[in-house]
Amino acid sequence: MDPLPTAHSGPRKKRPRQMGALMSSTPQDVKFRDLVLFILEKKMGTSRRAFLMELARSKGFRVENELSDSVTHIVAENNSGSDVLEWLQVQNIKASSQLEFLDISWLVECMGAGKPVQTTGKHQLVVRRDHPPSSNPGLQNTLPQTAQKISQYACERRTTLNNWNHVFTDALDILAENSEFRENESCCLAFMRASSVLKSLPFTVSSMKDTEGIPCLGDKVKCIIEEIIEDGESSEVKAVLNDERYQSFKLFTSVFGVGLKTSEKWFQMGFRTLSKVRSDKSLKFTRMQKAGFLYYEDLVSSVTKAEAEAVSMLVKEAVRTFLPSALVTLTGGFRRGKKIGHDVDFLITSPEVTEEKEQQLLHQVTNLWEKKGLLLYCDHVESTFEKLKLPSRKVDALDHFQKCFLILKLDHQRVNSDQSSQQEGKTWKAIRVDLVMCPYERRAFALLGWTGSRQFERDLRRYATHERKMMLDNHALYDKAKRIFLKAESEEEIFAHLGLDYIEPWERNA
Ligand code: DCT
Ligand code: MG
Repeated sequence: MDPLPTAHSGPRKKRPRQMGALMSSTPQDVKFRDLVLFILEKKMGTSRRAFLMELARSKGFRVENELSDSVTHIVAENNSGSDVLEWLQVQNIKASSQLEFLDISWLVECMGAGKPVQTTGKHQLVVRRDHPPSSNPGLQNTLPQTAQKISQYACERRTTLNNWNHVFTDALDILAENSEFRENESCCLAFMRASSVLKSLPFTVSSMKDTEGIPCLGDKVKCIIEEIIEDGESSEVKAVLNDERYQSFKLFTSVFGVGLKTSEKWFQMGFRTLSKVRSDKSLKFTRMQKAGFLYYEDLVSSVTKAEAEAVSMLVKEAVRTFLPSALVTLTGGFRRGKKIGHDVDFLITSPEVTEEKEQQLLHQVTNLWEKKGLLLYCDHVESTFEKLKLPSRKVDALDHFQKCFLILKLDHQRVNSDQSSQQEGKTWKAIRVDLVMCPYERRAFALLGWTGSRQFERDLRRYATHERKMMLDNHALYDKAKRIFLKAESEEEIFAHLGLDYIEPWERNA
């Protein structure tokens, strides 16, 4: 990204008076390091801005005096998203595609909570379709206002974390989840595809006219969008949120090791709370579920980026003890730039390793952690990988690589971050970690598959099958017409084989 020119936050003559209040936070004051705020003075006024900046800093937020590359959230009052964009354009500032534009109500909620609260649609400032962020380099390729057609495939769209349509996608994600709980696959897929395409738009849908020409929006989805535009909410979503089955499934599946089948069983048996499930003597729990209950509080609280980085150090240290040439790559949501996740995913490979050594590595690593008392749960899955097997036809098929699903004990001391997620008296947090080991020549396919998002992967495979007569999965790419496997050393080569423009990991948040 281009370096930002210095932005002036207000009239110069007012500056000296405000200097005391506008001093930047010193690093030790900052509790929440993943967020860097900038509060817009326009329509807010100098003194209110200074007051809010000081208040936020006193609560441990990092607030910048001036807009810089490091800013992640712009907070404004009485401005629309388009107003903020216009302001940025007048200042000749290029907004990064991950910059969030938020209403003051978000900051007020954060101040009340004493920590960052999740940003949702109601906090988000609206950018009009006739005013897309043209100065935004990360979004230019998705601009729809000209002849450029929006693809029905997520792998032909760039989807950053900067979602201008939270208010709709939050609703559609809830409806998709409810359909999944009711095992209504086609409905679930329709809601997921609609949500995914809206996440890729560089503007906020503010009238039904804006939905013209956008694929994957069926009549039902359009009705929901229309209702949200008109009433600010969807009655169907409201009903789902109040639905007993939805609430119970949501609760039960939040336990590690509990899927749809178990949730259905517990629901049919009349259970509605976790405490009742836990204390019931007649129920048998799997080892995974027992761990899920034991570490429930830690596992439901999201993993932060700082924690993921600490786990990354831990994994690299352990893996290299046994295999110095090993390559360890952080995959999953964190590779896509997400600031939180439900687990931390790693891909491990090495250019020089015997099959025997490769098979042993994950076991050696978990044995080491066990000895150190860091292993809270461990489930090894051995490899069933076969070199000549054709890629799977199913878009959601599991891969055949050797892997282990873990819960690690992460010492707070190892985390270079705030105190926010730490409980009084407890010195560690239980973290879900997935390790995947793959043969060196398959690393590009494994990396592409394990980076996600799930919707992006589904659409890549669908695209390969329907548009290219090829088969793609986490192990290989097969050309059906030529009857050959296509080799790849990097993700870029896989996109090239498929005839697709390269999409960066942070643009795969479909
Ligand atoms: N994946 C896969 N095969 C599996 C499980 C996952 O190919 N059996 C892929 C899809 C996404 C990626 O790996 C990571 O999976 P998750 O951790 O479930 O998703 P995430 O995007 O990392 O989300 P979160 O932030 O919640 O962890
Ligand atoms: Mg993950």
